[in-house]
Amino acid sequence: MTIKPLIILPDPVLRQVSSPIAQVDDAVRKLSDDMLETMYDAPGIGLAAIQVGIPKQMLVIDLHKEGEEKQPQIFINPEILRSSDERSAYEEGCLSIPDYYAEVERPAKVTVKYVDIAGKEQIVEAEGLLATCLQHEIDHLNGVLFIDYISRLKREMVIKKFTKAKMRA
Ligand code: GNR
Ligand code: NI
Repeated sequence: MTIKPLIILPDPVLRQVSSPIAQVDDAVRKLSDDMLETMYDAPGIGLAAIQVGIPKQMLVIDLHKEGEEKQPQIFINPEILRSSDERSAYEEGCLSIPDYYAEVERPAKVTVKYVDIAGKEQIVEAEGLLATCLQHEIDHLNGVLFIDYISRLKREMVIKKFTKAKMRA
């Protein structure tokens, strides 16, 4: 397994739209291992392939509590079938926008269809943090970031800060 470097704002790679995965083969399984290792190392609770520069429709999530067993979940070609009218707000962060957090309101429940790491189609009804995390990650597959939901002024301030930080690096 390999820890891969994270793509950071304002890299335009984060705005790419990811393509579906045709087949769950060895390369896809290796990528999911690398993504999980990268996510645990960061640490984060989710990671989309585009955050390591790969425009494929894959994301990983692990919501296990501290001191409990790992619970890696792999979602290939995920698609939101249904979103609740009910909303819930979470303080979100993103490994591609380090140390910036903002409250985002999203549908509280989503039904997501995806392909698992065995290549089998699955459907999950998610709520709570899993629902928020799935939506945050599926947004990445479409080139969307959580700062797209905050005010334009705040978003432009964040982008400016990261652009300056990159110039200094
Ligand atoms: O680690 C992460 N935490 C988080 C917290 C609230 C809502 C979404 C997330 S996902 C984020 C990791 C990440 O950037 N995934 O794309
Ligand atoms: Ni993110």
